[in-house]
Amino acid sequence: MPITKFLSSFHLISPSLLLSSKEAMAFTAFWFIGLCSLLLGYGVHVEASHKVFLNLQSHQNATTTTHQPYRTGYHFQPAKNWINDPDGPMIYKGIYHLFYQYNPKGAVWGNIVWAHSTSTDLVNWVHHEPAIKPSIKSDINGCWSGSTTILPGYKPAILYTGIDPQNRQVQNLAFPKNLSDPFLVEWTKPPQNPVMTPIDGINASSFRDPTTAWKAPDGKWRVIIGSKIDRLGKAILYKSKDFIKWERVDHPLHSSKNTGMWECPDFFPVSVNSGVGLDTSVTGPSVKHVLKVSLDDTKHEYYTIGTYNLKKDKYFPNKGSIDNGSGLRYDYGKFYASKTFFDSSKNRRILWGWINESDSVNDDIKKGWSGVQAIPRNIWLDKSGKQLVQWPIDEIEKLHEKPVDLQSTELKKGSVIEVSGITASQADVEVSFDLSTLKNAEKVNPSWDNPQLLCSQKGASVKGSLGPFGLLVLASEGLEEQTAVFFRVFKNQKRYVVLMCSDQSRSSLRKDLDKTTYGAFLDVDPLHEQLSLRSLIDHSIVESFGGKGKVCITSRVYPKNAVYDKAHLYVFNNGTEDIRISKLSAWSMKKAEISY
Ligand code: DQQ
Repeated sequence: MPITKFLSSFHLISPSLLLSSKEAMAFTAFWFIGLCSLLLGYGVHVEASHKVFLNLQSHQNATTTTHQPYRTGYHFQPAKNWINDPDGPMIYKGIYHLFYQYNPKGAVWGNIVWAHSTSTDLVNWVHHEPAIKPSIKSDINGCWSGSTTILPGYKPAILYTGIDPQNRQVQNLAFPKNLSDPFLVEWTKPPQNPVMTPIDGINASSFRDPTTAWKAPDGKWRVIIGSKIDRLGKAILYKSKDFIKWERVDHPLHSSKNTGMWECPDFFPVSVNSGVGLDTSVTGPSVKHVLKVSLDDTKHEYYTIGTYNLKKDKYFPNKGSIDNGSGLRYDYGKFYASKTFFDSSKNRRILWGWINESDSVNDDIKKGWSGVQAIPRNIWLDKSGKQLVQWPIDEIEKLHEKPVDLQSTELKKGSVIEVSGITASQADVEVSFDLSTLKNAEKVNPSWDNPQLLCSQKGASVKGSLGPFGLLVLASEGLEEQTAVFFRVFKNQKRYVVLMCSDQSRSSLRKDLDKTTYGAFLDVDPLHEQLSLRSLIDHSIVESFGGKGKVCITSRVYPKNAVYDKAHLYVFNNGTEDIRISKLSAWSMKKAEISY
């Protein structure tokens, strides 16, 4: 039975935009070791790359708390320790493989290996021994990110960045030891490693994260490696006939000024006619290409949509597709170092991304873990051709239980309706709103060009006209704790403008957390379309999809009181206009089976 409460309890909070996130600390470009020495043997200057907490890297014996309200129920995470980037996801003989950056010795970044898990459904997972760990000269100081490519003869190959004895970043290969084992638990490294080294002016500390390779019509494989020269971010292009001997192409696939280091680039085709995914080597007139880069400086990812010119072997973003670090993002919250793969069993392209923490390094050490992987998302080109759309893979719906439905319900100004009957700390909820009259929408101020800033200035407690309305998730009964995911609708001379926000300013009574509010403009016309919002709620994660996946925002929150069965879910309208919930469906989510 829905309970209606009133919003008088909303306080005005002034959110801080200046909170520095922990990854900025853990991953700012610094190698402390050797104070960035000049490496005489190579005459190469190895610059700053990753900040390492040498004293914290191995604390297996540290006491970790048994009180674990922030561990997830259905997001992927190992039993303990630090994880970051998803690496080399693929499907092989019907088995999904996920590798990821992992510290086997502690809850902070360091000692990096490729951990390995497999699944038949991308939901339930079995962990295996790490697939790749330091064992040869060219990866002795770490096995960093990379990708898999399925070679002719149905033979997977891993290309990954190794850190060599001089702390140079080089690219290595690994192949399965036994191709008849669908779990591919053992990998071998060929004697030709490293197969690419930072010569001819390549910065040895900015040369990493090879992509899945694609085969061009000339029969040669291509791969790009993330790099930079000063502040010019670039994707260095290599080609190879046999996947072993690689030659550098004399120009990058693409580069962009003032963007800094490009980590974890991803380059793949999308169909302009349908939502089906394409193999990475597909080209042709009904195909556009996507280039995604993860910017080390801001820890944000950006993508462009454009054309892969085969003659020039170069990528050109479409006119209007911005590549200067201020364009489109897969996710406007916590989501980094992502990677896609083509799922040939279902003809779809799937996106994996790392969700890092918003608490402190000390909190992670106490928890004994840090980082989770986002729910895999199906990704395709929107029919406008101007952006991508993402949606959680259908398979997670097998975890649905205890469904709750609400049809056409008035959501009066100032009201809060509880969605009861589900486990609100581990849930999936989708709601769509009907705005019968838009005439009183507030006017857009032309200076509002930064949606994240606008969301923090106009948080959930700031009354508007059409909005804020949306969901209050992981909320305590008295709403002292709440994460508000919501919309506001404005109008300018020509059209309506929809803002989507995730407001963490009241997400926890705890103080020592990054509570940055996130936001983005959503390209939906509320005059002709319903405004929909789906949130995947999982204890400390809120992954939200606005406008059926046109804007995604992932947040990490650590409520003190709104945990387990003390967590509540509400729909709210803090605008001065009444609106309608046209439909709401919510489910408790069963726990995914992740065997350690
Ligand atoms: N993480 C890896 C690097 C990559 C970075 C190291 C991105 O290969 O550039 O763990 O998060």
